[in-house]
Amino acid sequence: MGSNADIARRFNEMGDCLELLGENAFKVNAMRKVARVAEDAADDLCAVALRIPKALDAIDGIGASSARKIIEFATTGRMAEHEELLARLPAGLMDVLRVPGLGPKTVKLLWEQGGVTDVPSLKAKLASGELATLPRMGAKTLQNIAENIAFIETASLRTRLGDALPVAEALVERVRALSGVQQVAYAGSLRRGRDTVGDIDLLVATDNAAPIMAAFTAFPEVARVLAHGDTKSSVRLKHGMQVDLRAVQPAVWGAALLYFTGSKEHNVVLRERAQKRQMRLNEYGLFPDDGQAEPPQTRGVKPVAADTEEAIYKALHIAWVPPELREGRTECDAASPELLQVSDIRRELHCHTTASDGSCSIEQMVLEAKRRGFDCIAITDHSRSSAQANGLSVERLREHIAAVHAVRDRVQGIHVLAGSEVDILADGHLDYPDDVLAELDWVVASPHTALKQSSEAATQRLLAAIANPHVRVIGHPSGRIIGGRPGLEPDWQAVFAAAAKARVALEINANPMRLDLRDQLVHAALVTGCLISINTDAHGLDNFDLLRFGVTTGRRGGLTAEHCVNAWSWKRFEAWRASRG
Ligand code: DGT
Ligand code: CA
Ligand code: CA
Ligand code: ZN
Repeated sequence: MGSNADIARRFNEMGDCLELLGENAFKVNAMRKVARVAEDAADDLCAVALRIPKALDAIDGIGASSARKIIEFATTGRMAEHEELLARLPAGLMDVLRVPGLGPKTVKLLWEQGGVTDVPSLKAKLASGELATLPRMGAKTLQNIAENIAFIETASLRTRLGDALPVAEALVERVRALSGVQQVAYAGSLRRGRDTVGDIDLLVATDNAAPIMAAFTAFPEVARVLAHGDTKSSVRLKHGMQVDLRAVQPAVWGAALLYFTGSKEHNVVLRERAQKRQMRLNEYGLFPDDGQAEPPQTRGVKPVAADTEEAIYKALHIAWVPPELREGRTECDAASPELLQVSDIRRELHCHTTASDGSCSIEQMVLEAKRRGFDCIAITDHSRSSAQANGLSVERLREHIAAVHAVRDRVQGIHVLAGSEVDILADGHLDYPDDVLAELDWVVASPHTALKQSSEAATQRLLAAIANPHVRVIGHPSGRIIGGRPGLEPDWQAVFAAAAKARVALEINANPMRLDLRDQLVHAALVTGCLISINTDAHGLDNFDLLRFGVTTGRRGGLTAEHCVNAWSWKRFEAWRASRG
């Protein structure tokens, strides 16, 4: 079933098509009016269409023919007239309309008189200068169009969690400092901790939204204001991210936070639960369902719950769901487990020093781990094949082990393990022979090269590493770089089964470029009985701060302290560490 936004988009596009085709303004405006009504409707119009189709007609701004289109969309997922209108225009012309600053009038001109049919042809004609002969197309206007095309081309990319979260946190603090702000939070995929986000969704509770919108759109980091309304605004920041800000009344904070945290799929499940209990849920609250089409909040109906998320879940008889699990899977079926927290982590088991490609000495890394309250740190520099990372030859490794042990003996109050991040070579052999690995206190085995090999080869490779009795952790098991390369795609089920049986832990590498294992693979690994190790792979002191991204990824996979070796008591960890090799 489609959302109100889907309906609004179709009506807006029909209005655009009609205008581009030169149809009369009355028809164009009628389409846009319906789009606005759909956008502002608090109720799901498709649900209304299916339940009480007559109620659509009764909504101000929706005529009989528009109601028929909405019913058609609700029942078939399509709108014939929308498709017919689009078919009358060049396929790429609607993309031209999406370039900021280009309205239907200009696009009509560019198309009919300039021969522009899509964004590529627009770019080509801008570059060749041939559009300058058109009326109203001065040099300044043309340059603006070119800049706006560049904008949308960079804007379509998703942003990594590690880049977006600090930006959002700074904005939250900035908004919090504005007068009249009672609550402020980021919502959306960012609050759910996804590894990438499309945009930053901010929510603010206030009795007086307009001055907050004005202040927000004037923040110095804003490059361009995409929309500025009384209760919602959108901006693009100088470094490219889009930020949406919504203001709501303090009394409906919980309902709005719940709605704008999403995911869409989770919201669908919640609305269905509400319906089963003769209630209606929207971003203004959970209301008793009195069968009337008009939204309850505009009729003064008192909500069952609205001010906190907790109250709404409780009234729906659903145990509180941590944001990281709100993806519309099975999170509403039973109480969620007590998920791992950053404060549960007691040790770092994968880091680098100046011996390979790190920027700090062994002692600096050990003291930093101690300062952060860890009970143990494993120093794991690269092995000999990682030449680009200054990997250690067997000879250098032996000296390094001695150096790590010297620091261990000198620094009190923290356990220090002499380890290695040993390459898993393409064929599954490890980069040091077994007798050398036996000299180490700790072995993380990771794939670094040949990351495009076949699924079969990747499976054999990881299984071979798991079978080595010295290996305690498989580091960044896929080798993916978010937005960079997909990494290995082995038969994960076979890998998880072998790791669970051998009690070899799988790493969640907390570096936000990696977040590897990824969330859903963590979940699958846990279901198979695997142990998980979260490490920052620190190459310097600041990198210890990356831990939270790994913990978030673990939480999205349903990870608890029980299954994370970094969170175990020292005694339990030691027994496990010593149990092989
Ligand atoms: P993103 O930005 O692509 O990483 O993903 P989200 O989940 O942050 O999505 P976004 O920014 O479009 O919307 C934020 C939340 O608002 C979303 O998680 C749920 C809610 N929401 C937005 N549009 C709709 C909709 O049409 N229907 C429903 N049920 N919820 C919506
Ligand atoms: Ca978002
Ligand atoms: Ca958004
Ligand atoms: Zn590595």
